[in-house]
Amino acid sequence: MSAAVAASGNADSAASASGASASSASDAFELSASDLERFRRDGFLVLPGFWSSATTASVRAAAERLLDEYDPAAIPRSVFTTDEQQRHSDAYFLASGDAVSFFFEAAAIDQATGALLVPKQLAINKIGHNLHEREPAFRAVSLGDARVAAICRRLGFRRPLVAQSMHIVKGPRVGGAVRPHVDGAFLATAPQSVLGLWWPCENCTQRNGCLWAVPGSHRRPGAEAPRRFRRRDDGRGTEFLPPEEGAPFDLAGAVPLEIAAGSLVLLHAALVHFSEANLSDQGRHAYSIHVVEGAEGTTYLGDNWLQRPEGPSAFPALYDDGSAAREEGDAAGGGAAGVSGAV
Ligand SMILES: O=C(O)CCC(=O)C(=O)O
Repeated sequence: MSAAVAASGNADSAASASGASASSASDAFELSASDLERFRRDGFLVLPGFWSSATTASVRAAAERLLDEYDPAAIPRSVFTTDEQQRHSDAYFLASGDAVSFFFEAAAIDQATGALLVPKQLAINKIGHNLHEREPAFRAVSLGDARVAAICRRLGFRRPLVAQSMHIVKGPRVGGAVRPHVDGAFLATAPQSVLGLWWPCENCTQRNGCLWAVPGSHRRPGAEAPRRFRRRDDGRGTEFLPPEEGAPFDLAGAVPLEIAAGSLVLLHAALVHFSEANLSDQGRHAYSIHVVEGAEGTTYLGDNWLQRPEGPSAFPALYDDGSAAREEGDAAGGGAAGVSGAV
C-alpha cells in the first residue's frame, strides 16, 4: 500500500483554502478542472480545510450532545457493522431513514447480557440517518452550505437529493473496522448516481482508523453491478443479493487518507473504501451524507433499505435545475468524470 494521502490538493478552491464556514459559503466556490479530473481518475477527492475549525467544532459538539442525551435503555441491542452476519435489519434500523437513531458498536456490548462495556458516549458506532433535516448543526453543513450544492452541480446533478446522513463515532479503543465496500451496494438509483461526502471532525491517522481508498477501483470490471444490501421482496427485513459473498475486493494500491479535521472527501458510488479499527486513545468522529439524483430519468430503487414513508420525494433537494443539461458530459469530458449516471 502506498504512502498516505495527506491531500489531493485543491488550490483553486478559494473557499476551501480559506476554510470558509458553512454560513459564509461563497457562491464563487466550484471544483476546479483538476479536481474533476482527479475525481474521475481516482473515484475520490480530498478537499482540505473545507470546514473552518468553528464549523468542525459545531458539528462535533452537536454529536457530543446527542451522545450525552440518548438513553441506552431505549435502543435495541443491535450492532451495526459492515459484517453481514451482524447487520441488523429490525424495525428500528428500517425506520431510521427519517429519524435520529443510535447504533451500538459490537465491541461495546456484552453479547450475552446486553450490558454496555464502555461509557455510553463511546458505545455508539453511528447516529443516523436523518441528521441533515432534524438536527440544526448537521442541517447547516448539509443543506445550508452553498458549496455542497456547487459540488453537486459541477458533478452533473440536476436535482440532488440528500437521502441520508450519518455521524460515525469510532470511539477510542472501541471503534470497529468498516470492511471494504462500495456505497452503491447500500443505496442505489437507476442509473446509479450516489455520491458520498465525508467530513472527519478530528485529525485522521492510521492509528485512529482513518479512511482508506483504492484509487481507480470505481472503474474496475463489474463496478456497475455490486452485490447489494436491499429490502427483501417478502417484507421480512433486508438481505444481500446475491446472498453469497463473491471474491474479496482487490485492495492493492489502497491509500490511507491521513487528513485533517474539516477536510471533505468525495466518494464515488463504486469506489472501494474501508477503515480499520480505532486502536488509539484519540477519537475519530466523522459526518457523512449521501446525495442521489432526483431529476426525471433517474429512479430511486424501491428495494433500497432506506425508504421514507412518503417516498423519495421526501428527500430534501439542494436545488432543482429541472431539465438543465448535465455538465458532466460537457465540462468533464464524458460519463466517467461525474457521478450522475456514470458509475
Ligand atoms: O467512517 C468510516 O470509517 C467509514 C465510513 C464509510 O465507509 C461509509 O460510511 O461508507
